[in-house]
Amino acid sequence: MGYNLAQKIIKAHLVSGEMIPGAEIGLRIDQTLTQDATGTMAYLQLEAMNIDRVKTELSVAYIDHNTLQNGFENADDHRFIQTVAQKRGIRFSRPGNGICHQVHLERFGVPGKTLLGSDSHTPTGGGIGMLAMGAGGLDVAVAMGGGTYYIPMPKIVKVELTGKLSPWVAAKDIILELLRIMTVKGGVGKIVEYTGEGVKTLSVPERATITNMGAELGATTSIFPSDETTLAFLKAQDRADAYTELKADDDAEYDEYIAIDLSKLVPLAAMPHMPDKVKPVTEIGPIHIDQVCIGSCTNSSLLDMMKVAAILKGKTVAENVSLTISPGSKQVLTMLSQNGALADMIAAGARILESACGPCIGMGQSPNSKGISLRTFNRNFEGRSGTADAGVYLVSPEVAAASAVKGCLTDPRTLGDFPAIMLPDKFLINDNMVLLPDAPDKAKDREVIYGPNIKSVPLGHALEKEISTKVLLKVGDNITTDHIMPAGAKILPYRSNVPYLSQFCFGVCDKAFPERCKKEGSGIVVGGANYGQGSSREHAALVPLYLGIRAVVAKSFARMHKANLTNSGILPLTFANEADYDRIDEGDAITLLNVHDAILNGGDIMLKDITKGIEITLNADLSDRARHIILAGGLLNYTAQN
Ligand code: MIC
Ligand code: SF4
Repeated sequence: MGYNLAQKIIKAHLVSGEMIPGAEIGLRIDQTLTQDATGTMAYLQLEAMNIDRVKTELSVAYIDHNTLQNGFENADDHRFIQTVAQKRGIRFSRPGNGICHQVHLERFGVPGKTLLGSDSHTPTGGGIGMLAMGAGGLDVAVAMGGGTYYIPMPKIVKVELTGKLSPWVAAKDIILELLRIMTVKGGVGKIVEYTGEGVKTLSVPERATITNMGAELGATTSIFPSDETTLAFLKAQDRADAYTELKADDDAEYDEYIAIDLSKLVPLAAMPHMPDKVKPVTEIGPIHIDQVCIGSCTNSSLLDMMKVAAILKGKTVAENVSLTISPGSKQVLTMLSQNGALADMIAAGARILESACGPCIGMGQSPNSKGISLRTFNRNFEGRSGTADAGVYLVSPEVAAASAVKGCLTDPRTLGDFPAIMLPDKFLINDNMVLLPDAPDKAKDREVIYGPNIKSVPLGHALEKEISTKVLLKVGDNITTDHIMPAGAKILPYRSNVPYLSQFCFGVCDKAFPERCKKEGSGIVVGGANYGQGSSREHAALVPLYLGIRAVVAKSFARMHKANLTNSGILPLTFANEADYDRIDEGDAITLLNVHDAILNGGDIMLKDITKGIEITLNADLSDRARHIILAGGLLNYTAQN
């Protein structure tokens, strides 16, 4: 039996375990990336591990999230990350150089290599055939130190693309269609591998849009083969030497199969407040809109921007719409400014933002009250835009630009002929905004500079025999990390200050939660299915840890969040019988009986609900390694002990 592409790369990097779906495997990591919203924590943890120089082939620290500096905090964090990077052998992508995933694809990604990033959209690298995964900052710090990265061996889903996209239908519509089919929890524990004749019709930026937003399926990662199109892209980036041809064997087997005929797709949109609430634009109709935001790591390539510029050329943004455009990288922005496309955007009335995440993470540009915002981004979770009652629709750049001009949600096929855009044979190469690390002899004298807002990382404590506490919150299905630990311009500057952050924990669901935690001292959270989907931010575990949360009992977990809970020493437990979710309520006094023994030796955990006088069986679906991490009270304690 042959191997599929994901299995081939896993096999080549396998340090431990067997490639049996669900079983834990350990992987060697070739490259890492961090961004600044997760980076401060990751580097605080790297510093705590006392590692002199990183051991990866390449590690890059990007500044792209916390770029509004309306206080000293973000600038201090940038300086902290820069000094650690220079001292420890990490390249530093300065603010202004672009969004981590876009820049990494352009300048650093290598087909066939493993990439671990402290950001959930790291799978963008799958667009050039990398095995690129998101993880919490601590896991990335461990990988920088040369440590193995552990995941459950994913199932591999074959997505066969046939046919060719019609004019005005975009790569974004392919991933929206897959979200419609698979839902936001359909990819958990899986890698999505693209095959078929349709692959050849897609350029690298289009493939990267698809692998990027595969994160919203909950997938471990997504991957395209590395072929002539990949070579052409790398050549144009002056990196032909990075190329290797990579594809699945002809007789490769897969765990699941999905077929998509590209020629049948139409412009789609994901409606508020979930990326899988997908409908055709024509079915939603010409709804009134207030804002259009174009950019983010999903849709900010030169190709996307050129399409947008062509649609805007000679027109004016409708009077009811505010249009923002954030080109994904300095390379993209410079090329747009040299070829005149930027002038077309500005002339049409677009508000040009810096090459950064910007509105995608609520770093400015929150919509008006009850505003409707069309965004080319990947997430439309409730409140993420910074306006609690706004409705965000996720669309392609074509739909976004057409709608900005018309003033309502618009099917771009009504615009007439499709502007033919070709990728250039040569991109403009200038890596002057990527700082190289200090040489080892010089690095010794480099001082790491901490700002006053940088506080220490909270530590878990060793697991007791049993835990008697209270249910402090009960939430439903698909709770995102944006619910647990919101982002946005007002809160993000405190990513390195867990005590301050804690007052916003679960703010979207229940503003009284932090106070309740303080009053009770400890507690557990009860959740539904796919708890913790979305971002890689370990703050969604570290902040509850700080507030005294000892366990989360849910129907199921998203992969990265489960790992982050384990790493911080919070027990991720599931109901043996999902119907028991309905039997337990907020405020119930509970005891987790014999929990230490059950974690040490395997077996079920009994939750005694004292208020209700009932017992509920829970499972701890954890690898041996994860069990020992929990017993030690988190990965930092575990590492110190071993
Ligand atoms: C996001 O898109 O939610 C983020 C901000 O990029 C996060 C990382 C973070 O919270 O810092 C992610 O996707 O992992
Ligand atoms: Fe940045 Fe948005 Fe991409 Fe996250 S999803 S990395 S916030 S652009």
